[in-house]
Amino acid sequence: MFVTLEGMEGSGKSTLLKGLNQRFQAAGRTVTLTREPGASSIGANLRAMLLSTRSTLANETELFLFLADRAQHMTEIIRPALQAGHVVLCDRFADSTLVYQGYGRGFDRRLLATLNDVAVSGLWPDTTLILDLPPEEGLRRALQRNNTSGQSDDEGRFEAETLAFHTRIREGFLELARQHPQRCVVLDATRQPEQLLDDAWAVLCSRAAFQKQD
Ligand code: T5A
Repeated sequence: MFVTLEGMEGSGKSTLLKGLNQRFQAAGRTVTLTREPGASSIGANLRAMLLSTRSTLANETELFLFLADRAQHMTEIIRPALQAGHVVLCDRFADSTLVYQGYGRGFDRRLLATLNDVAVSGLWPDTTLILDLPPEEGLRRALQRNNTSGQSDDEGRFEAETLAFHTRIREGFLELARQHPQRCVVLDATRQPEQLLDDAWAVLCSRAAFQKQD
């Protein structure tokens, strides 16, 4: 089972992934917990380049670095884990490129879909959970977390974008969910962490049961 979590900064993806990891493990499943950007052997360098406020990247450079990170991530981590029968839980994936580089930066979305197809080499998630909340609340949470953890300069390049940018990101994810209703499920990320975990777990259990019946 390949599950991705998407949504804006501070929507609670990392927090939810930890909870889902525990629930899958308690259910006896082996889990590979991973994220984009940054999980592969070259990922740490790419992540630093992509997220540091000290980076001045052309939009085209940013796009190709995210795609390079994904291609390596698929080859080194995701595909082998799925072949070994693991549940793969991934914090952000190809939909982030469609939304951030498409709705955010303005690249043609059909072109991005084609580039993503190359990067994922035909392997798309079974389920994508999209955590939805007002951009003001997501940014408030993310900035508070970055300030507490001292990440403001190292990883704050996207948080530093305008509210208009983040509003387009929210709308982009909701549009994507409408376009892919079989794969994407929108969850209300304003709910408390435990409630959100229950919501997400219920979705994944019902889908697993459905897959077994097929
Ligand atoms: N990007 C990424 C692209 O532009 N294109 C791409 O192709 C890809 C893959 C990655 C950035 O790169 C961009 C998008 C991103 O801007 P990142 O550092 O990986 O950045 O960070 P994000 O994925 O944005 O995630 P964040 O770490 O900012 O936020 P999370 O994981 O969504 O939120 P989380 O769990 O860390 O929670 C944030 C704070 O809120 C609290 C937590 O305790 C924490 O303090 N919280 C809640 N509070 C109330 N209610 C809840 N339900 C809560 N859940 C968590």
